[in-house]
Amino acid sequence: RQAAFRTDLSVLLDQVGAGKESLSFMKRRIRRLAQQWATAANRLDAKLEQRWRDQKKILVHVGFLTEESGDVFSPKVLKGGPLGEMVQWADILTALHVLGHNLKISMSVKELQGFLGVPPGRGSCPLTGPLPFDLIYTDYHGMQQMKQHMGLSLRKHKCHIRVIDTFGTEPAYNHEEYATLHGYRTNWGYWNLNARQYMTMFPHTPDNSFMGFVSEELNETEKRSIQQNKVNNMAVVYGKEASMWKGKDGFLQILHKYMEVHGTVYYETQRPPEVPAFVKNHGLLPQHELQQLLRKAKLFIGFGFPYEGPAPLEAIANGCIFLQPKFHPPHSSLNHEFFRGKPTSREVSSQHPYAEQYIGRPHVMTVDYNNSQEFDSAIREIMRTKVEPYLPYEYTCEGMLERVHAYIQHQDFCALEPPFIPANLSRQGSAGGGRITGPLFVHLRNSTALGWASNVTAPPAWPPLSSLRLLVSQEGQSCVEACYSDGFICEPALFHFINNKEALRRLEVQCDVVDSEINHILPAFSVLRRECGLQREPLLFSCAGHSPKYRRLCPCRDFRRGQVALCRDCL
Ligand code: U2F
Repeated sequence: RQAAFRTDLSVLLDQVGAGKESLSFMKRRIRRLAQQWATAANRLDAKLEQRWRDQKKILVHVGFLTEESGDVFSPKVLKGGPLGEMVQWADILTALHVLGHNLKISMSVKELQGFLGVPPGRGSCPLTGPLPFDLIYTDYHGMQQMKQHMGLSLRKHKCHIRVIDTFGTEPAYNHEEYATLHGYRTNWGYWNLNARQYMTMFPHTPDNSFMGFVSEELNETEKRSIQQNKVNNMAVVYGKEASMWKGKDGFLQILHKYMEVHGTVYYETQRPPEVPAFVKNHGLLPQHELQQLLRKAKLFIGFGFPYEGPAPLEAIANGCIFLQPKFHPPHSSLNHEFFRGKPTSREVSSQHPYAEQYIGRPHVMTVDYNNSQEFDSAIREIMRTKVEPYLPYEYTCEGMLERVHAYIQHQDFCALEPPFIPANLSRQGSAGGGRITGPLFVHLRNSTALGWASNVTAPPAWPPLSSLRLLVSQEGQSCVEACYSDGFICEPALFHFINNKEALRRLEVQCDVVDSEINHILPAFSVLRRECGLQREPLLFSCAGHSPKYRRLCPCRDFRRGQVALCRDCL
């Protein structure tokens, strides 16, 4: 069946259920943004020009909100606890509904069992028949619950699963045996999925798929009125929980020299001791009231925590400048408590790397807070600078619908992916014998120019091969960085096409030996030792992998401005 866009959200609102603060928060958000979603649906509908879209049967099982997982989030909704995850789930549900899919929503193990047709009760009485869904969106808690209640059949059906995973999971952590043998085992990871089945809140690592969420978009009249009503010396502090303000007195004093300081910190009866008396604390605000406050403020200032939340995007969308600390050295699971045990080695360079790297000046200023002069002059600069409200396309309702549409129609982890050997690589750039110095760059012209290995039939690639640029990293550099520094993005789906001797030959890499091994830095080669390695385990294709003595073969691709998840020909 063909999916038809929906602009009426009442059925969705009924499906979400009631009885918990988290659900009420999500429903308020869905209602508040209903008009934006409807407009976006109409725009995308027109853009796709009657293209056929399959209607999928989709189960959404929100594991972290089930009683069975302990649901620590719901009781904190009105008390300054994390809301980012609820923002994202509300938006995922809305996007799937608006795209016209056949949606079932489960928020308990009982509902999960009912929808899957698994007999209720403990123990794993596996699902015997076919899976009654094309796609299941869940999270790490939900995975655990499905393992418990689907038993072995989970393994059979896992290509249909998508895991909403805020901070991301790198391939080395996801592969059970490899993680166990090489010290990448954590409490979360090792589900042996294709790493693109993990879907993140920001485009953290191209190894995963970027799911995202939305922020409110303003029309031209609203933008103009915001700019007219900006209060140049008004700052709002990022942090709704008192603990986020702890030890920040020094910065707050400097800030207060120039600006009126506002906060939205949750409190019960008295001002929390962490919040100085000169701060005008509004208490935790409902989302729409926070937006109103941000419309007046000039500065939204972060003190290092929370990491990577939605609020800075909302602030920038409402015409604030976001000021945040740079992290020297970067925070990661190796050196910071918050990230410890998370299935990624990603280095977090500031409180909000997306704001730093994808938005930047004049909307975002990332400075060294240990240097009080730098901090002081940043504040003065912000008071002088005029900015327009800005929202990257990928965080608009239309951008999210476009991306989720593309994933649903094109990402297929159930089809077997055979090893391909493209023959017709054309070289650009230079490589001198064994002494490779400059960047190596090969453009795979298009799929028809590729000769395929004799008897292998190729499933259609997505992203399409036309987007592929083969690049070689520097020693110690990952493919994430190598592609990024050339204006591209690493595309793990295309590793298959470059993991072969032909690619090495075309790049004129000098190999005394070409081994095929299980290691997440492969394909790669050592210039010094003239050793080349290809990847033997497709689950370990990793954009993130790097090693000091190896240069990596990287499948890079182009991307759309403001929609990094999609290449030019991806829609
Ligand atoms: C992030 O979670 P947080 O909930 O701490 O993220 P925030 O950026 O603070 O904002 C989440 C939402 O809270 C709303 C605001 C945002 O959409 O509109 N809000 C509000 O309604 N009223 C207020 O007074 C203040 C904010 C991140 F998203 C999570 O994934 C992480 O687990 C967490 C820790 O790093 O940080």
